[in-house]
Amino acid sequence: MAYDYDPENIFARILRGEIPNKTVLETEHCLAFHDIRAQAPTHVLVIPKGAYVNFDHFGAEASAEEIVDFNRTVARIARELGAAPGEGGAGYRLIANSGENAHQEVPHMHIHILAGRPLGRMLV
Ligand code: D5M
Repeated sequence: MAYDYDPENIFARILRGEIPNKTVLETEHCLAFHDIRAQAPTHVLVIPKGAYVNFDHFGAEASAEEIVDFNRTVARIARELGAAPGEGGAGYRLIANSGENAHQEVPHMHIHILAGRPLGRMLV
């Protein structure tokens, strides 16, 4: 996998504790925190602690344990924030911008969890 991970990207600096964040949950393999440019009442970012550039990199190279921890953490946060449809919540949207056409800004794999209002139909 031809990815060059930039250890100075902002999420790497958050993981090293060099930049503050509003943590929602930390597990062995990932960290979740509030997005500083919230686009919905709930806007949380979940990132793996490992050095993965994007979803493609993570999906190809992360261990099964990291991937399971990541997926369970995303689902757990949505549930704990009251957004899980299976628990009476009104639902949520997950977005993983990966690469330039998706306008990925921060080159460390992350998933946005958006909830708390109707999000509209997603056409693109
Ligand atoms: O989105 C990257 C997201 O990262 C964007 O919604 C802003 C957010 N961001 C940038 N810097 C910070 C800090 N320091 N704390 C919290 N959130 C941050 P992308 O999917 O790469 O376009």
